[in-house]
Amino acid sequence: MGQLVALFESWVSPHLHHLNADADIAPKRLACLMTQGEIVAGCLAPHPPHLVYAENPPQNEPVAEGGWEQLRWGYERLRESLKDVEYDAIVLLSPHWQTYVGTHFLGLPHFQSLSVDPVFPNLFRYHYDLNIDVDLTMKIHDKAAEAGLAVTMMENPDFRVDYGTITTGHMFNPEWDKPLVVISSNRSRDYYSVEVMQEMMIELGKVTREAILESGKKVVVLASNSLSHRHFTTESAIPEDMSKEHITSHAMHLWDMRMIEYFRTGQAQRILDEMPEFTEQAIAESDGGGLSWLLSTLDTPTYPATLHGYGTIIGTGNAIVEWPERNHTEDSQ
Ligand code: 2X7
Ligand code: FE2
Repeated sequence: MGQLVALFESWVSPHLHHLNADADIAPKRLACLMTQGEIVAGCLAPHPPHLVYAENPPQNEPVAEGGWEQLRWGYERLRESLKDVEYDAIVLLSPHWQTYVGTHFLGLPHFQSLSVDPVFPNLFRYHYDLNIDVDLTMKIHDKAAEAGLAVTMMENPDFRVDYGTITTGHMFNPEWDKPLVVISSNRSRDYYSVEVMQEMMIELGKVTREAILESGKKVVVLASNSLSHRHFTTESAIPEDMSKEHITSHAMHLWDMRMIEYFRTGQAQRILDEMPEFTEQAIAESDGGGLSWLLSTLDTPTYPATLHGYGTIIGTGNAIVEWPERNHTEDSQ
């Protein structure tokens, strides 16, 4: 970045100095604007493996007769919304990469293997091949370390990437043509409480945002989690039989609708305030910290998010939501 600013200054200064008295600071300001990174969108992008199963991509071994169309159409709408938006990388936090000593980051340029869902191996055996933006990962890692968070780069080439990362990665970008930053879920909720987890995830979100802005890159941030998360305990004979699919209970439905109302009316602070009750009463997958982290990377947005889809999967509640941060940069930077 320093080199870029110097280069830009040496190029633009001779032309600006004769124009006005502020000319010596103008190039720096311009250079700063030119190299400022940006979060173009933040999304809630849930990962039940059923979605990949129902899509029948060549990477996944099991074969389905469709199913969960409401959510799959929601992902189509999300992809459509971003199809003309330029960005360099996807930053994703998955609740199924569970780490108990701090936050970990995938730290090698390339990972390739077979990812199997331990609960639904009948639905998800996916051959993945993904690239990591190690440079941006290091920037977020280093900023988190400076802020006092415990962080580790995961540099084992044989590491198997969790199905949450793969499902969200596939549904968001089936071409896999953008590098990822993959962040683990530090299970501080299990050791401490939702409150402690959230405090740490808000800090991680702040440093993620700072690192992205300083990187000069355009980025999409994704929290990969369901809302209410009470599963059925048995699977129907045909998993994609949609006559069997519904929310587990009325209470779960009410919590999901409450959260969606806050998303759609720009009340992120209220979501953070109610996170302990929501996470405990709806057994929500926000326990992994992704939603708190996401809202923090977006600087606790006050503008309305777009709901692209909502549906249940084996009784859990799932919303596909986009905060189009690119349209609100003036509000928040
Ligand atoms: O990981 C999941 C999930 N979050 C919700 C529903 C079904 C399966 O897997
Ligand atoms: Fe999950």
